[in-house]
Amino acid sequence: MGEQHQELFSAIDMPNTYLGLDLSTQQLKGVIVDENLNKLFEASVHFDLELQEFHTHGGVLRDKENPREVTAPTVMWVKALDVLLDKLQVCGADLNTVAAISGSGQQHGTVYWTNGSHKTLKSLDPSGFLHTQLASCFSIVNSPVWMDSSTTKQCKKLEKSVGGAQELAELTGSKAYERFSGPQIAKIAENRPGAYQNTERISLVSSFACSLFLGAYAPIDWSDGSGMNLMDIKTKKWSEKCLEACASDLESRLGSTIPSGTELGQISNYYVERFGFNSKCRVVSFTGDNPASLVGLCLRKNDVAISMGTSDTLFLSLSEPKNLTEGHVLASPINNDAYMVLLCFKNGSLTRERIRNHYANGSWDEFNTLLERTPKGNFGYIGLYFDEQEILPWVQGDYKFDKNGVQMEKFPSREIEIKALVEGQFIAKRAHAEQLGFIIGPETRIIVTGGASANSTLLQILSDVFNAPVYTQEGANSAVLGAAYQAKHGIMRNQNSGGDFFHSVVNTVKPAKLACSPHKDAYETYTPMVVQYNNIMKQILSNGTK
Ligand code: XUL
Repeated sequence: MGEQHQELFSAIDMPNTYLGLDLSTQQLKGVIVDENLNKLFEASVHFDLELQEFHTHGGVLRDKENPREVTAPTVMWVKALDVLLDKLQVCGADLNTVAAISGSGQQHGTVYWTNGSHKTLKSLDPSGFLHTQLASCFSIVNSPVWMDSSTTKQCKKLEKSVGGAQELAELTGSKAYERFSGPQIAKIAENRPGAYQNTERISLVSSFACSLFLGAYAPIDWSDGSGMNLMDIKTKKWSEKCLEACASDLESRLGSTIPSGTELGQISNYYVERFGFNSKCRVVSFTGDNPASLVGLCLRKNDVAISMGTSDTLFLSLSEPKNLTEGHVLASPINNDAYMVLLCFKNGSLTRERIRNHYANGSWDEFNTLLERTPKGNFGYIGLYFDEQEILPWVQGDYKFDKNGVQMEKFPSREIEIKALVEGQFIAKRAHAEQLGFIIGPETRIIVTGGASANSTLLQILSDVFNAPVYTQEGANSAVLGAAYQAKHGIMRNQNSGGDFFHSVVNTVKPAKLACSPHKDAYETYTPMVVQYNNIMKQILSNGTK
């Protein structure tokens, strides 16, 4: 701990704690850890169940006429914070001990602050709720989120403005993706010019949540900023060409970018008076949920992380930016000179739940029993299920094939159906990771996080498909833990007292635990199925979906 900080809290003889938040698709979570990064308290607010007045399903709203348009009520997120902080207090947390706060947010979503909102943010009244005071601060009431896929037109325009998809990928780390913030902002500026004109600041979900704590607009951090199609991935500055292609006067609305994990200042007085935070508590920049997970998992050189939540994501660290045709290169949240690769599969846990409900009476136990009834490779049957417009690859619908690659309407049994779903999801992850040039070698470890990481039957299949050992990190929810670690790392870095991430975090956190190892015949079973997946996908895509 830095001297300045130690003095602050030792004077009142209290241990330092760190608060991490995760504003994800379906809920807001909070965790408080101690100096050794052990979890002390955690709480969550589930949007559909606990904030029913906003009528979300899975935390989002779908436009009736255009189901590709997916948003979330911005004020719901604010109200969730009111509730979460209450809950943390009720479970016994002394918020006066929190030395620093950081957070993570679902990536790509945007928040539109109406003209003059900075004054409201700065002068919050501790006797009132946040959500009532901020209710009229959003010029776009429902924030577009990462599940949106309605901006194909804006994506095409953006790619054209820089000379093509590959050029945009080279410049920003990704070709244009419908859910990325640049195309989302472009659509708002085009379709709702009045609201855009009335917007003084655009935040990402992460910098929005951070702003609530700062009582001022928080800058966008490099790592989450890489998910916008607007930032030059090498210089970490906004690309003028991209900004111009999306909307007029965009730079002033975005503010500046900052390195991830930057200490931004003191907590707003609102939280000191209302929730008993210490007035010296620091706010460290928030980041995207995938970068935060990379922090929470303490990812090493040969590790691949797979997060299984609303979306399934796969990510790994990278020392040099790579020019990818699919997937994304983001600035690393840990090291300002490094990068990470991210692949996002939109149809994750909600699709697994749909198949479980249909074929296993809504029971994970029954689902697992059925999974174990068929051999590895499922007699060659492959199933690919995309309830929502998938990102990688761009397809939608259910696709079922037999071992000869012949498409079928229905599989012969429910155990085959379930195994086809699980193997199909994991085979797709391996296929796309290998397309990036990733080579599974003897040193490879798969580190799993997210809700599904508690299911050992799923983990064994994952281990077999990748032919690599699977590890889990204690605490399963790596994004919120990563946020808490970032809070500690952020202030240590600022005080120059062990700025190295390995010193402040990795050496403190318990190492990941081996969950399972691949079976001997796994490689021979699944390698041909990856080839089969690639062929099937070529066939589906050539039948024309995009
Ligand atoms: C990543 C992505 C999702 C969201 C989910 O690119 O779109 O993983 O971050 O919260």
